[in-house]
Parts: sequence; C-alpha cells; structure tokens
Amino acid sequence: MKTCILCPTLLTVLATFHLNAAIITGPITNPANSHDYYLLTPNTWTASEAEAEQLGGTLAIISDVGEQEWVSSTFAGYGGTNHNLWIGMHRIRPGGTWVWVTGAPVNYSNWERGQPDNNGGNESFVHMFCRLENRIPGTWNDLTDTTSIDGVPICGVVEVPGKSNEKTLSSKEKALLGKWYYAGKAENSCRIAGTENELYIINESNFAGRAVITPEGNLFVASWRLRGEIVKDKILWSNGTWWSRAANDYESAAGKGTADVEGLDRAAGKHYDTPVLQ
Ligand SMILES: [Ca+2]
Repeated sequence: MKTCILCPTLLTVLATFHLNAAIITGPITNPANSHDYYLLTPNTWTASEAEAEQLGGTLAIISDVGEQEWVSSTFAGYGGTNHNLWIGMHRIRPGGTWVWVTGAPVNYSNWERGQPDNNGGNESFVHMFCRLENRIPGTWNDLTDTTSIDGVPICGVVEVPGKSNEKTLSSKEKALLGKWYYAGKAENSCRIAGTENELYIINESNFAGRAVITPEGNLFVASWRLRGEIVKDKILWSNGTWWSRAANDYESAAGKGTADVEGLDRAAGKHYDTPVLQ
C-alpha cells in the first residue's frame, strides 16, 4: 500500500524532468537574423541542449546586444511567467574557458555584476536571469547543471539557424551523420548531427562542438582544437581516441592491443599537433 501511495509523487517527478526537455513555445523567428527559436520546459542545461539538437539547433548563441535583448524580452517573461533562460555557453571542463556549443567565437557577453564566480568550483553552464528583485534582467550567471535558481525554473532557449545561408551539407558531411561509438563500445555512443548547413560532433558526454571538413578531408572541431581523420568506418581523433560506426568489442577482438584494427595505430600519432583551420 505504501508503494502505491508514493507512485503519483514519483510519476510527477519523472514527468517534470524528462531526459529531454519539451517545447513551451516556438518556433518564433527573430527578424534580425531569420533564425528560429524555441522556449523549452524547465530542465538541466544538458537535457535542454540535447532537446535543442533534436530540434536541429543548439541552445541560443547570443552574438550581440540585439540578439540578447530580443531573446530576453521574448522569452524571460513568456506567457506572463518568469523563466530564467539557459543559453549555449558552457565550460568543457570545470574552471575552463567559456565557449559556445557551436564553437562560435565569444565576441559578446552580458555577465551580471560579480559573475561568473564559479561558486563551489562547479558552475559550468550559463543562463540569463529573468526579471526578479535583486537581479538585472537578461544578465548572465554561471551555474551548476540544475533546473532552477532563486526558486524560479530555468528553461532552455533553442536557436535553429535559418536557411538563408545557401550552403548545404555536402554528401561527405551527410554520410557522417548518425550514431558512432567511442572506442567501438556499445555503451559509449556518440553522434554526428547536422542542421541545414552545419555539422556538430556530440561526444560520449553529450557535449556538442561545431565541426567543419578541412580542405584535406578531415574533421576539425574548432572549439576543442580536435581533428578527426576519417578512415573507412572509423574516425581517428587527434587526442588519441577513436570512434567507430559499429559497436564492436575491438579490444577483445584484438587482444590487449588495438593495433591490428586498421588505422588505429595512427590514432595517437603526432601528425595533428598543430591544428590549423584553413
Ligand atoms: Ca555563478
């Protein structure tokens, strides 16, 4: 009987924080850049970014004061309700530098006074404040991967690049889309996702980085300074790791070493120590 009484509470919790966030409203087009935006239900930065990628974009990349003011005024008080807003800025590792998930250059910021403070040493995700006493609406704060602050939920704002750019993904880029496996391990799936004209690498920790194909035919993720050599059904990354299209236990197949799996002996090579974007 006790279990039955607890069930509704448990279900409410599960329904409130899905693995992915859901959409409150959108798409709403920003007339200044013709990009589409969505407001998501309250969730963590990580779950919100995952939903953004499902929608074909990322959490919003705030490029200038105009976009800042449009996003803040459109979504922070949407529907007469206060929402703090996750945006697409994060640290790849605790205490590291701030980057946009797309790898876009950080040319604009709007930190609140005293922020970012990395309070507790683990604030690696950025949100905008809504209008609330003691807070300057629209200013940014670094925070842990949580779902609320000041008792007010945090909702992701998704930005999906418009189709005004005529460039589309090449057939080589399209062939890379879909699921990959870190070191060929079934439990460590990764993804390569694409918008209409941009390619994103999403690693086993669910961090996304904008990727381009270099003139020599390799992948390059600028925000991570990481190159990937495409060898048949594998990507050999310049940090010595590799992805495979298929989930296979390569280590078992190859014994303790992996050198007899084609190309893997080159994965940890030093030929990409100085990545240069064209
Ligand atoms: Ca902070």
